[in-house]
Amino acid sequence: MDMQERPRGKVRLFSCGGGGINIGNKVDSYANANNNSDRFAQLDVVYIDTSRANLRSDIDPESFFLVTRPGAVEGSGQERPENFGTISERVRDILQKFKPADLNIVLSTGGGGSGSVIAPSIVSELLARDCSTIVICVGDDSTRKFAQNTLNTLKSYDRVATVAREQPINLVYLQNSAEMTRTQIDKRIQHVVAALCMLFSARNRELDAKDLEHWLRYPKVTKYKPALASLTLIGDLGQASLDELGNLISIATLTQADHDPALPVRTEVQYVGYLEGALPEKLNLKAPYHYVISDGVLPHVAAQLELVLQEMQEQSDARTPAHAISSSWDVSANNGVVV
Ligand SMILES: Nc1nc2c(ncn2[C@@H]2O[C@H](COP(=O)(O)OP(=O)(O)OP(=O)(O)O)[C@@H](O)[C@H]2O)c(=O)[nH]1
Ligand SMILES: [Mg+2]
Repeated sequence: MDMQERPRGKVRLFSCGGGGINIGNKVDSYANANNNSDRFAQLDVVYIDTSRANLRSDIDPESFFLVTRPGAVEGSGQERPENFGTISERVRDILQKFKPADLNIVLSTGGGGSGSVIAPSIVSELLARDCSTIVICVGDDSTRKFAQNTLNTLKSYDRVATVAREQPINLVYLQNSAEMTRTQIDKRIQHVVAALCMLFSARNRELDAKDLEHWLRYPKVTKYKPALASLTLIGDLGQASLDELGNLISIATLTQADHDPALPVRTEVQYVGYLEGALPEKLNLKAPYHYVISDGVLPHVAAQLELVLQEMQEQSDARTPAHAISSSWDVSANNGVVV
């Protein structure tokens, strides 16, 4: 390496829980080609779950960490408290096996019982160690349990940020739905991870490690307090998107020499990097490309989840109980059998 070349950036993707494994595996295949180009950070995908149910043959056992209790059956069966204790005890071991990188992306679904606990536990430990961290969370409101788990997952990140670690958490939120299917969401996440690897490649002119650190840890350079905020990757920062994003807190922008990185509104802080040559064709991006941390998205998501839960509660309160099949007139033996 000569004096002018910076060491290539390294990104680790922690894929937690069953959905996390499914999606992380797709990201891994997609990123394979990018890993050969030093315009992207070197990506390493690792997998953590309480169960082997979502493993595939192409996942290297060395990249997998199974969190289990002796004697217990595998999985959490959508119940978040089920493995909380075991997960908390193993977080340090997980980070011992999979060491933090320049950027740590922690991916899980919010609806299940395992990934939705493993991911915030890892994030909390990463923040305690001052590691640069980004969260990707896939929510779901198609059942009461999924909605409740997703809401509690978001509340966990909020508490980690504001109370436990007093460090910002920047989260990309996507929600499985009829309008955005699992396949579409998985593609979007492949794209998001690739775009983050481009940002952390250490090959963008005028953008160095401290810039990226302060972009994520915005309380150092802005008037905002540590909180849970959303991260949106966006090419066109027009009025429509500005309305949805809320207050812009901190922005990283990748652009090319002949494309003006200026924003349509004033923000507290913006870090700009200049790409050498064109944007990678596969990503289909237009310069300038913005990585926006803002405060408007997640409160809306949480309110929608609360609404779904409230509606379902009202429905269950109004429900008349079905007629019982047996009555106190029926005589049953000690073991319950009616003869
Ligand atoms: N987008 C997407 N969502 C998925 C995928 N697999 C599962 N999900 C969603 O994940 C939620 C269920 O959570 P899982 O990630 O399977 O649960 P887990 O973390 O393994 O936890 P337990 O199975 O309860 O121990 C539901 O909302 C599913 O729709 C996937 O491949 N892609
Ligand atoms: Mg599972």
